[in-house]
Amino acid sequence: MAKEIKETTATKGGNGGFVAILVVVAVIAVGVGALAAQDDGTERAVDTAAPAPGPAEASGTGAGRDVDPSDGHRSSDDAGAEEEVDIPPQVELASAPVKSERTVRIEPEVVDGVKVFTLNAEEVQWEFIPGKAVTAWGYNGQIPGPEFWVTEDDLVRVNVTNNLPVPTTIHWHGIAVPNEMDGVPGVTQDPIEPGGTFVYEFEAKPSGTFWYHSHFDSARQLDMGLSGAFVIKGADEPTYDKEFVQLLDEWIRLPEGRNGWEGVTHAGHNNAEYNWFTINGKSFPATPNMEVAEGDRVRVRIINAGYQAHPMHLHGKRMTVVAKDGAPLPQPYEADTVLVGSGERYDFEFVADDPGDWMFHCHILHHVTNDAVVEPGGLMNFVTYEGYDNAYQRNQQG
Ligand SMILES: [Cu+2]
Repeated sequence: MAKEIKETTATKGGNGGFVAILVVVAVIAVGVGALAAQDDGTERAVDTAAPAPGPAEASGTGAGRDVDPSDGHRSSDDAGAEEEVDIPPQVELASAPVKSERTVRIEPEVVDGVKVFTLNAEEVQWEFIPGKAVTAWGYNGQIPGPEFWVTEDDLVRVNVTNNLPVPTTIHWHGIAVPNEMDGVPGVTQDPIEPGGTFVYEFEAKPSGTFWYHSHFDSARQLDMGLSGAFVIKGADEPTYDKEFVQLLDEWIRLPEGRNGWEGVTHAGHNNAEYNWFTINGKSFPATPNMEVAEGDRVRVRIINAGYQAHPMHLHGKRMTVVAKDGAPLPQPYEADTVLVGSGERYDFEFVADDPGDWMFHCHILHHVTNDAVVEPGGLMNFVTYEGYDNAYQRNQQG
């Protein structure tokens, strides 16, 4: 299906005047070259028609936030990120295609007993809900990057190619990799330059729920979407009928280029400006559900790839929390709300014994809105049993 987005970027010039740049991005439908433009004003009207704009909206056209794109870069704590990185203007970023479909798991090619994977870091216009996309940076053209599912002690090789306009690296968060595979630029490796490739190789250990993310200019690159789940199954793990990763993230999608980069997801220091919240790259009602059958033993692995803490609440029953940051808990505990801090992972189990549509959502209810004004949205989905069609969510999606 063809999608088209017409972006309006208003950039505050050095003399204080606004220069509006219209950018038309057209994605060609498969087999049909179709160039179509949609009046951006229409989308804006929809965006701002809702009453009671949130704080992000209320700050207007950027008074006090006169950020020149070239100055917007904040150096991260990474060694090696010292030199000035030019931030490409949004008009160039917006040239990436709009994508909304995601391949959940990445499949390896097995070469001489090694599981070989390919990751490409690249720009994408990623759609949270139909019609609402941001310029993001992802792996293999999707947000979040694909999930790795390997078994403890597997030999893993990941060929990482950098198709971004800036250098990058990957850090394998929580995995016991050799130091030179740790992805810290200027310390354990040179940054992967645009167009370059780096081969990461390690044994998958220990078992547990881990994740991978950029470690170059991390504050910005992670915020732009460069993360994904990495699950290492233990040999002595119980078997489950269903397993789900719930990767949480938050985004900033600004109207009219208030920070100079329309739709760019990096919030800088103003975390209050996050106005979109996603589970596995989607905002409710577009979030994928956890589909189960009665009697299933279910494991859910929550990963917080964002910068804010999210108290995730399951309706109807207690979750049995069995692991923290990949490590099995000596004493699992029961909870109906689990606070997942930035970078943390919590694994919980339950037996599907109460058929229905059971909501799972962040209990900071600002995080279950879209763009601060549309509720329900954001960090929400359902544990949905077979035979339940979740009419509410279906209706929300039109
Ligand atoms: Cu939250």
